[in-house]
Amino acid sequence: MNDTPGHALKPSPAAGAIQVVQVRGACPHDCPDTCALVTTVENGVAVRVAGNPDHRHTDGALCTKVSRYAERSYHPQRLLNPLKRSGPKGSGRFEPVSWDEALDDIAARLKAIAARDPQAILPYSYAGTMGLVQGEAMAGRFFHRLGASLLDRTICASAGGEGLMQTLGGKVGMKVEHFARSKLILIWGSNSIGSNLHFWRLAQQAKRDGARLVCIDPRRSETADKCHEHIALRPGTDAALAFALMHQLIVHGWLDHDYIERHTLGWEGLRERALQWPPERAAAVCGVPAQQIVDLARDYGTTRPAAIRLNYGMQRVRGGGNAVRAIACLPALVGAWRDPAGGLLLSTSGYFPARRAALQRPDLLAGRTPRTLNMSTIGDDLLRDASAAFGPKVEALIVYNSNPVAVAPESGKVVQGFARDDLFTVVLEHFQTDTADHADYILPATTQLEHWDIHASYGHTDVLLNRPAIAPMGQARTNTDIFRALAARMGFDDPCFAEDDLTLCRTAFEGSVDFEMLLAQGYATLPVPEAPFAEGRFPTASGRCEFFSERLAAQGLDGLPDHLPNFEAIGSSSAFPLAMISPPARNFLNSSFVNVTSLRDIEGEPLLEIHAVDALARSIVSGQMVRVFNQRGEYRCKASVSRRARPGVVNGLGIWWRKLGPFGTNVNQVTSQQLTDMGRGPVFYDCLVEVAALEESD
Ligand SMILES: Nc1nc2c(c(=O)[nH]1)N[C@H]1C(S)=C(S)[C@@H](COP(=O)(O)OP(=O)(O)OC[C@H]3O[C@@H](n4cnc5c(=O)[nH]c(N)nc54)[C@H](O)[C@@H]3O)O[C@H]1N2
Ligand SMILES: Nc1nc2c(c(=O)[nH]1)N[C@H]1C(S)=C(S)[C@@H](COP(=O)(O)OP(=O)(O)OC[C@H]3O[C@@H](n4cnc5c(=O)[nH]c(N)nc54)[C@H](O)[C@@H]3O)O[C@H]1N2
Ligand SMILES: [Mo]
Repeated sequence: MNDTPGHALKPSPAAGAIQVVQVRGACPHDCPDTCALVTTVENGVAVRVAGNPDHRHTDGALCTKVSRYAERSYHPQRLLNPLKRSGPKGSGRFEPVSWDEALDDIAARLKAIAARDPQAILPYSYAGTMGLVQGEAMAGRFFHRLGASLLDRTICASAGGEGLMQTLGGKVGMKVEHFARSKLILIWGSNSIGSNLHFWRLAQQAKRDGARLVCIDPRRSETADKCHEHIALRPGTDAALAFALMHQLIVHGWLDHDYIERHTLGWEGLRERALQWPPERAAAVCGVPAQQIVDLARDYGTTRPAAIRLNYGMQRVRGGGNAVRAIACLPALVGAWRDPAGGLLLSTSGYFPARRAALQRPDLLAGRTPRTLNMSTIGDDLLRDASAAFGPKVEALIVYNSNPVAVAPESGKVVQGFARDDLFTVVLEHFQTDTADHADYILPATTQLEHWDIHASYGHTDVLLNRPAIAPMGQARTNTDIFRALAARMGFDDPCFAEDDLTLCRTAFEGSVDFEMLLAQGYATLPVPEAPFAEGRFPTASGRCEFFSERLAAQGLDGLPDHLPNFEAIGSSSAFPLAMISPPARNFLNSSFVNVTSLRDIEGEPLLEIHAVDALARSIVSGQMVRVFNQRGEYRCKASVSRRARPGVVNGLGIWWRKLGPFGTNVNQVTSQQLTDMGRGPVFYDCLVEVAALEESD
């Protein structure tokens, strides 16, 4: 394989005997920023990971987490050999085995299951790496050739993604760099300082130039602290707020009638629906003062250019898809799209012409149509028996790039499923995570410092190439190599299984992005128009911004967006009166980095933020251990009586490894497996709980 580490960017002349090279790479993490990295390597050891100063979106800066990427890669607990289970399921006890022994045994087990029904085998993966190659390229080929069950990868963004598709026609929107010139920025459902740092730098620039920043978030986040205004609405009430804004735009005539007429579809219907949402009605639903809504509408209706940075935090509730649809109507109503610094950005991923089919080869299914299982209901699905509706019981699970035992909802059931003695589980990992504890085999995988990959982004419009900086650690192998080796043992002889990683990197954007430029500078910018919808031309069927969706109406669904209350709305249960949201902790990336000591030291321990009024009613004081519970289960953590929590809502900061929390559970013990209105996504932030101080005897 042509993955020789160490491409010299700047050979250091004064290094003497020490050979120093700088290697260009890409941050692999699930984050909109997709940073360009420069890794300094001394005598084959990565000593520093920094942001590439030449890449404008990265601008030489990294978040605290990823600046510790070398510490993570050289972590003393990094998995360096294949391991085979030596204790009971879930005990976390393993013994080293050779690669040959592990791969032979895994292939034999998979062959036996596949001989009965390959759909009893399920891949489970998400965005541990966002790389197109170490993600689904060779893995996709392997599982397609095998005929395994397909996985619906819904755990993060599918509700909002689907909502955006319905209204704008794709995962497309403003170019992030233009936020620097906006005069009003609504940061909606996003803690940008924690999870979208490079956007926040642009918002700061706009603020210095006089822009007003408004944060719409139930939690008084670090970002809310730094905005001019914070609208602390109840979780899952964003569509109500959006409709009230429309109501005010209509009654005050702050509309761009020319834009509406020429570039939108369904205005009359939307107008009628919005007029049912006077600010007072929305204020009661959202739990915010009506005046705050009126003021926001005035700002939005009268400031140009006005931009919305929508993010996925607001779509993890029952009505998440509809809420995104409603919000995505706003820029068209005021003609904000006319200016490059106006409009909305949720995701840019639709701009990338990634050749996923060429990488993942669904044609290897050869006419078979395996069932699809939803990753967000893995808890229930692992516990299901064979049936006509479900198909075969899941007998084998191959997990890579994901830590479902920590991150999937209703973990009580997820753990029960993973603990099944008759389930054969293989986990490809860097570390012995909660999920790896439940494996039959753990296979050590390379990190981004050790392999080739290529990356799209969902927050900017550049393609990035990642070169390996160092040799694989210990016996670690790339995900691709592990699937190649398994394919060989399964007797899959299609030549596509022999392709090396550099070839896969070339395939990803062949014909659209100049690979030589990627090799030379590490990134390449896509040709996206500066104001993509200034003249309409939305990628919808009608070419317009679709307030009304013919497609949905044809399916017998509501053609217009609507406000759908949470499954577990505040006030709907007397036993569980508090709404819990569980946004990520700033120094972790989902459940990644929780085991990196320097970062865990910053976060301290799992915390539940609770408002003083709710704390007082329960005699809870800061620093006290509490039980957070509902009908699904209970977890325990420390309370922080905090102004970051609004009354009626508690914030359980995520996503700790269960085994690194004080009682071996985490926040997902109480979240539910219900699914969103669109996109079949999880509803992590649609969750009622009660909280009680923990007695000594508990
Ligand atoms: N540091 C860090 N960065 C990350 C991640 C991480 O774990 N840590 N995760 C990455 C991933 S996977 C993703 S998908 C992105 C997510 O990117 P964002 O969606 O920007 O994610 P968060 O920072 O989680 O912001 C979610 C915010 O939404 C708020 N929120 C919760 N419920 C509601 C609601 O009903 N309405 C509104 N308006 N707001 C609500 C939360 O309080 C939180 O502050 O971030 C990525 N970046
Ligand atoms: N309660 C609650 N739950 C949530 C969320 C929330 O806000 N609240 N957020 C949800 C969201 S937005 C998301 S995206 C999901 C994220 O869930 P996951 O995608 O599972 O993300 P991580 O927890 O970061 O786990 C990724 C794992 O992949 C491994 N990994 C990284 N790179 C590689 C590689 O190259 N090869 C292999 N084999 N492994 C690798 C890492 O070591 C890590 O253990 O969690 C969801 N869960
Ligand atoms: Mo995510």
